[in-house]
Amino acid sequence: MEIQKAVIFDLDGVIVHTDIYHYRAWKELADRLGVPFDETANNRLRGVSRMESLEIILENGEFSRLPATEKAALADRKNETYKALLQAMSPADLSPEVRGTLETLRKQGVRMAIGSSSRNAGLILEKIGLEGFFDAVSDGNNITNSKPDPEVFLKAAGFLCVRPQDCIVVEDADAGIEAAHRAGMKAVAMGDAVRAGRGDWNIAFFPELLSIFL
Ligand code: B16
Ligand code: MG
Repeated sequence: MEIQKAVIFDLDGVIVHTDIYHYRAWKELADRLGVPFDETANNRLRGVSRMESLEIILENGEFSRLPATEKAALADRKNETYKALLQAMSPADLSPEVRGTLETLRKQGVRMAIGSSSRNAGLILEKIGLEGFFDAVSDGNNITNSKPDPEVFLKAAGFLCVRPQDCIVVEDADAGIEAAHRAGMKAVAMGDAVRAGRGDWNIAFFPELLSIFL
C-alpha cells in the first residue's frame, strides 16, 4: 500500500499575514501599559500561545507580578483588538501565490492540514475563504501546550490518519520548526524562521514548496 504523505501548514505568517495584526494589538496594549515593545520583541511571540505571549511582553516589569485574573483580562483585551482587526479581512488577503500553490497541491492529491497555535484559526480561515479547504485543522482550541511543544502537529497528523514521519511542516516561527522536529517531522522554514536557521529547507517564495512536495 502506498504511504500517505501530508503537509501541515502553520497559519499566521505562512498562509496569511495576520502577524501584523497580532503586532498592532499587542503594541496597543504595551503602549497603554507603558511597557517597551517593538517588532524585534514581536518575533519572540510567533507560534506561542496568547498567555505565553503576554508573559513575554510583561516579563521584566512590575506587571509581571499581576494576579492571574488581571493578566487574563489583559489578554482578553488584546484579543478583542485583534479580532476587530481581523474583521476587515477578506479572500483578497490570501495572496494569488498561496492560493495557486494550495490548489496545485490539492489537484495532485497531497493531504493538507493546518497546525496553528491560534484560537482564532477558524475565524481567519472563514475570512480568507479557506473554510473547509483543509483535510484537517489542528489549532489552539485542541491543544494544551503550544509550540515548541509538538502537540499541535501530532494532533494534525492524527486527524489526517498519517504517520508523523510522513508529514512535512511549513513554518515562519523558530518555535514551530522545533515543534515539528520534536514531532519527528521535517520542516520548511519561511520568513523569520529562515533567520533562525533550523529548517530542513528554506524558502523565500511560497510556490517554491511545489519543488519540495511534488
Ligand atoms: P490567538 P500560528 C500563533 O499562530 C501566532 O503566531 C502567535 O503569535 C499567537 O500568539 C498564537 O497563534 C495564538 O493566537 O491569540 O489568536 O489564539 O503562527 O501558530 O498560526
Ligand atoms: Mg506562524
